[in-house]
Amino acid sequence: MTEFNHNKLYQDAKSWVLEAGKIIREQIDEPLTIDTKSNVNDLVTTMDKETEKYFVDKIKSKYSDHLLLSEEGFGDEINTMDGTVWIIDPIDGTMNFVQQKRNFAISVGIYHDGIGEIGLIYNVMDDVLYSAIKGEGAYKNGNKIPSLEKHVDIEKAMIGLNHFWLCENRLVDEKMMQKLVRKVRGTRTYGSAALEFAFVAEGIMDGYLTMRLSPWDIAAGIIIVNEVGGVTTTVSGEEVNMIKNNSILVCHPSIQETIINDYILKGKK
Ligand code: 2AM
Ligand code: CA
Repeated sequence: MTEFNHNKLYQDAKSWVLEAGKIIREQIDEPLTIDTKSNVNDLVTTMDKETEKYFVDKIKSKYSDHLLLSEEGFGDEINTMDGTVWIIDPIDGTMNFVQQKRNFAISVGIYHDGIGEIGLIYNVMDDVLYSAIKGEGAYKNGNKIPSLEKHVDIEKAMIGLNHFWLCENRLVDEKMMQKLVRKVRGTRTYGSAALEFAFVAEGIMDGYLTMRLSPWDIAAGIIIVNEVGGVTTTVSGEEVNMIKNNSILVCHPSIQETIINDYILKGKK
């Protein structure tokens, strides 16, 4: 069993993320083959698959005892978080990648026995890398991101939301969500969960609320947000399960209770 070595792993993961991003940038104007998955708007391109294969090759050749949980299915089948598990989304925000050629990210989270140890989110077209090693703070292009400010009033908060709260209303009450939208200062939709986590970590958004995300959408983001004092749970305040899909509320700690108790749980009563 290879010993868990943060620095070596971080250096490898970072150089692979940057190299994979460079390859995507170089090919951004090449014609794409676009397929659909679970529905007509659930897109996958050859670039998603090629990028994922790039990580599988790199990880398996250097860290043969590590496991890989990844979106396009070239990784391993994971039933537990034992050992070292890389959780990868080769392109988070595939619809943005296809339609905008920007606003997408590579997301890599490395977990050891279930603990998030290393997180990397790379905004490919802007060449901005968010990174964190557990206990060592979060960084944006190598510059330390300050801890989140002491307090945020819900009235002054900017929250990331998307249309899923309209469509998957088993989890939330539409009327309560409308109330929340009226209460906060503003809402934004970026279309890449990884980038929305990064923006919460950076303090340019105070929260992000969504009804269903997969482990690869959130694995890196949780680690990065943790390092600045942000919190992540399901929308009803439960712990996130990293081998399942989860609803997600990631936010500044001072608005977490209000959002969960006054807008989500109250709506379900
Ligand atoms: P993707 O681009 O990697 O598919 C868009 O709102 C965000 O949610 C993106 O991060 C997108 O990831 C993710 N997403 C979209 N549809 C999803 C679904 N059905 N389940 C989980 N995550 C989804
Ligand atoms: Ca993806």
